Amino acid sequence: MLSWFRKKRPTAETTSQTESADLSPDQTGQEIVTGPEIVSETIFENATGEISETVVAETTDAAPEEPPVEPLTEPSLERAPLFAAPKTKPARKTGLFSRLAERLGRTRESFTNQLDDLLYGQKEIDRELFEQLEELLITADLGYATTQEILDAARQRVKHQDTDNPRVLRDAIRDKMLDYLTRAEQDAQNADLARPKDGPFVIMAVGVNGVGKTTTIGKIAHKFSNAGYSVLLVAADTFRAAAVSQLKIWGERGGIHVMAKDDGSDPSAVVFDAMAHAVAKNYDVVLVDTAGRLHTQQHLMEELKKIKRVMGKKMPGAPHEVLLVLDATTGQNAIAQARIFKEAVGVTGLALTKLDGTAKGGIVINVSKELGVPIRFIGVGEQLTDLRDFDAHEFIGALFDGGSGRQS
Ligand SMILES: Nc1nc2c(ncn2[C@@H]2O[C@H](COP(=O)(O)OP(=O)(O)OP(=O)(O)O)[C@@H](O)[C@H]2O)c(=O)[nH]1
Ligand SMILES: [Mg+2]
Repeated sequence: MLSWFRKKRPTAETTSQTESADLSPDQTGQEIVTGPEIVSETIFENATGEISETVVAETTDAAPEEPPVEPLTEPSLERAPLFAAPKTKPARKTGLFSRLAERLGRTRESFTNQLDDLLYGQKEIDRELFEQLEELLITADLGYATTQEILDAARQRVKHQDTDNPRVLRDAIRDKMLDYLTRAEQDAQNADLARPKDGPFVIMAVGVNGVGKTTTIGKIAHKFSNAGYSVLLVAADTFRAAAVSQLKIWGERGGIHVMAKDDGSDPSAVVFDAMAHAVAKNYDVVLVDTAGRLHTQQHLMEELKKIKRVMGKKMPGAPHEVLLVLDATTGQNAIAQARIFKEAVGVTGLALTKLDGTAKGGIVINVSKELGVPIRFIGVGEQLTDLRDFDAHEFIGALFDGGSGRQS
């Protein structure tokens, strides 16, 4: 799990501070004061007996255009690749793979099954077959350019192997798709991304309205929390009335701390306070949920840039991951969205949601190829466990074979 995230760096300092934050006498429900920005912290136990904390920050007047920058020393950075792919070949996890295959059922039905029907019914490779393949790939949302490249690779394979067996085409298409996905992972390894040696790892989720940002952030919070990290959720969506409570529900489900201000506050101010709080309390991971915005709304994109700037001023290097959440059911428009978000805020990772609800799962391959940005997560349902760490072999395996995708 979370193979792209380097392992925890426990220090005596971290342990003692985290413990004192979680296990202080304040468990009794007493109100505590933690600093100038925080008015109160209500601490409660959830159903599983874990201690949880909802931090309600004071609603200040309108935030300054650019909150003052406190002198901070630049944290030393680990230059080792953050998002390294697993070095060893993972064991086959047949149950999990078939579950993914089931969740990708709509794409499998309309793409893989059709592909098989087409190829198994053919005796030889001819022009008409290539035309049918082209239609199939485009229908699965692979996009025109990607489709042409895949077909070229298939033609070359046929030529190279000097065969007339249409089943060779299946392998060629499958391999080319896998190649796109693994290449994006490789690009990320070479990118200058680093987890800070000291201080929290900050992820900011961005994307258009309703794509699944809050849900995804909530699910990621649980992943980190279950892996033993201390997590702070930050509700920087102050635009939509229900956004804060939606995030709090996710937080409460797993005893995860949520920091929020009143609706209508400046999101940059929320983030500014949250960064200070996260550093003071020594959180391992900070997850920032932002308001949905159309990539075409210039002023809202500017607001997003400002949130990012403020974050970086308070905590140099943050955010360490700008996670663009894309709704897989939106098809080719997702690519246009991704390009503009990437240009505006430097997207470093992708989460593709609602793959369970689309027959056009080819978008995963196309978006990864067009953007050169790796996919970190895929959403295959609305439940907590329905967010999966993305693994290119696993995805292609589930799509084509209902298995692991590794031809061993
Ligand atoms: N089927 C399915 N539904 C999902 C998935 N991810 C999110 N959703 C649903 O999508 C809807 C919108 O999710 P939100 O997390 O509120 O989306 P958002 O991007 O935060 O929305 P805004 O903040 O309004 O921009 C909710 O009903 C989620 O349950 C997924 O992987 N599969
Ligand atoms: Mg939201």
